[in-house]
Amino acid sequence: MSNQVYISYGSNMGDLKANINQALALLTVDSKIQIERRSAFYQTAPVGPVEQADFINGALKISTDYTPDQLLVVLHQIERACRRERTIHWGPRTLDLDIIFFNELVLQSDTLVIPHPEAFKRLFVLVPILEICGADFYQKAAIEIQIDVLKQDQTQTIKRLEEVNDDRTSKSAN
Ligand code: PH2
Ligand code: MG
Ligand code: MG
Repeated sequence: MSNQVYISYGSNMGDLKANINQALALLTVDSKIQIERRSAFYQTAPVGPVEQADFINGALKISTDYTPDQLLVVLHQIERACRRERTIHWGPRTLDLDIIFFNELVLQSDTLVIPHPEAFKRLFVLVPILEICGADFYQKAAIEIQIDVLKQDQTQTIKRLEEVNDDRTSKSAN
């Protein structure tokens, strides 16, 4: 599958790990998506103006035959299947699935901005992606620099919860 995509996920309502595992299962059964790598789970304090519970965040590297717009539709379907309700902007949610990077594409439409416009402000996005990206990833150096900057601020709390073995979610062992 031709496109290399980094997805960030988060949950802070209900059974967080169950929500995320349901999303992973739904991604896994999609024949146009192959999960290549997944990060550990990270417990993160809420970032932004809304007072709310801590999140579990993480990142996935997938390969896919979907275009960005098609992938966005699929991710929204999975959010809905995981009982996501769009009420408070930036508020609590059972599941958030965001496209962060799509190949080396730079795209700005009414529905989708790639790279994700908030990505470089958020340790809960950058740290899991750095964990799973290859040495040759075109944003790796920028991510490392920005993680240092954000850590010096000491305003964002992120704690790694556990190691995750890639084979647990890969679709086929061949
Ligand atoms: N998502 C938000 C707003 N704030 N904070 C954390 N820690 N994790 C998130 O996923 C998150 C957030 C809106 O997308
Ligand atoms: Mg988001
Ligand atoms: Mg989102």
